[in-house]
Amino acid sequence: MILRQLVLGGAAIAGLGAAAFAHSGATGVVKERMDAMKQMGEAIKRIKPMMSGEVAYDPAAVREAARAIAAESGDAMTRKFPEGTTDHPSETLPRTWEEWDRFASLAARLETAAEGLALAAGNGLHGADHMTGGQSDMMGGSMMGGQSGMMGGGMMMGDGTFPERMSAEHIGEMPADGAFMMVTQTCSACHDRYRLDDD
Ligand code: HEC
Ligand SMILES: [Cu+2]
Repeated sequence: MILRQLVLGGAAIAGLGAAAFAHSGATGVVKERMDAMKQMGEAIKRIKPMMSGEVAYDPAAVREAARAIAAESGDAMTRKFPEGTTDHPSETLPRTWEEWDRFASLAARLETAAEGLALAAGNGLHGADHMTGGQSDMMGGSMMGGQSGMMGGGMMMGDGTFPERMSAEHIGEMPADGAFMMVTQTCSACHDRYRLDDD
C-alpha cells in the first residue's frame, strides 16, 4: 500500500509520463487489457473535440473510432479479465469477479453503444445552437431532454448507463453527440465501480 502510494506520487511528479511509468511493470493479460483500454481512450480523445464543436466534425473519423471501441468491448474485453488477475499494477477491483454478470453486461453495453455511435456518425451533431453554451449546457440542458424524449424515459439507469434493452440501431438514430455520451457514460459506469483510483 505504501509502496503503491510512493509509486503514484512519483508518477504525479513525472507528469505526462505518469501512466507509462506507473504501469510499466504490467505483464501478460493485465498489460493486454491496459493496452486495449488505452487504445479506446485514444479513440475517445480523437473525436471528443468534434463532439464539443472545437474542431470540424468528421463522420468518417467518428465511425472509425467507434468501430475501434466496439472491437475492444464485449467478449474481447471480458476475455482479458480472467478471474483474480489483480497483480500489481492492475487497478481492477476484486469485486469484478464477485459481480461478473454485471461487469460483463457493461462490457456488452459498451459494444452496443459503440456500434450505435458508428451508425450515428452520419447523423452529425444535435445542433450548433445548443452546443454554443458549452459542455455544461449540453450535459444539463437540451441534450438530455432530447435524449430522454427519444427513449421515452430517463436516460440514466441506476448503474449510470443506458437501458439494457436499447439496441445499436436505436442508438444509431440519435445525433452523434448523444450516442457519444452513451459510450463515455458506459466507460465511466464501469470505471466507477470496478476500477481503483478512477481518473
Ligand atoms: C466493463 C468495464 C469497463 C468498461 C466498459 C471500460 N473500462 Fe476502462 N478499465 C476497466 C478496468 C477494470 C480498468 C483497470 C484495468 C487494470 O488496471 O487491470 C480499466 C482501465 C482503463 C484505462 C487505464 C489503462 C491503463 O494503462 O492502466 C483506460 C485509459 C480506460 N480504461 C479507458 C476506457 C475507455 C475510454 C472506455 C470506454 C470507451 C472504457 N475504458 C470502458 C474497465 C472498463
Ligand atoms: Cu496501466
